[in-house]
Amino acid sequence: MSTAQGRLRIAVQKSGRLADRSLDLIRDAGLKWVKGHNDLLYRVENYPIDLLRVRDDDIPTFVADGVCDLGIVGENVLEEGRNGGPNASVVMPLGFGRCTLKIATPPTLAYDGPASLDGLRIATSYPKILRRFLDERGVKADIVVMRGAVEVAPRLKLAAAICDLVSTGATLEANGLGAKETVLESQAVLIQSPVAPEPGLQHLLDSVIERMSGVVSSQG
Ligand code: PRT
Ligand code: ZN
Repeated sequence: MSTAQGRLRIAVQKSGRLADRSLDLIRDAGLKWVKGHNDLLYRVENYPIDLLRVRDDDIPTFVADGVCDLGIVGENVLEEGRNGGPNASVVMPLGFGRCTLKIATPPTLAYDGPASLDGLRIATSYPKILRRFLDERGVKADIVVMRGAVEVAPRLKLAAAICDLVSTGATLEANGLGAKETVLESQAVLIQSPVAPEPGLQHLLDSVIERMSGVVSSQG
């Protein structure tokens, strides 16, 4: 049973690339909230729902554990966060936060397909997704995990290649890197907990999902 104590909880990114669009979607679905003293929790006025505002990396776990009933997060973060236990399920793609996880290399590296990465070091914030990609292609490479500034790794000789999110491509270009492989296409998704809400909240949960779905399809 959900720990929400008579209220549903929706996990959204507190600040960052998905924060505004996530709140826009929730507002367009008819939920109204007041920004209270509590920065972590926005209380919805017209339904028994709270918005939990957290780091995006925490959203898959909160939803998987039933701490939140729904969440909005990038597919890249969801995939990287998957583990052996019960996972959050994807309700629907939301059409924003689009980006692509790509392997990129400097011009000094002779590149002729994933096998060119054999024996090299690749810097990324997405070690699990990258490892799966390499394993599927029989490529043995070392992965060095960086939380940010992945694009500087080749210049600092920390790694021969990188695997990072790309949207416009400006960051790769500014760092003299060329995109070589697409590892994952990503966008923001609505995720749902495997833990059922309190029975009295199931109908509200279904109706919130339905209204979000209406908003997303009206945006085409
Ligand atoms: O604080 P918190 O942990 O919540 O936020 P965060 O810093 O981890 O994430 P944030 O806000 O930067 O991104 C949230 C989500 O937005 C990501 O998980 C993706 O799903 C999505 N997204 C969409 C992106 C991008 N586009 C993107 N371009 N996330 C990151 N980038 C970065 C990329 O890592 C690289 O540094 O932007 C740079 C590349 O952009 P271009 O335009 O130069 O190609
Ligand atoms: Zn994050």
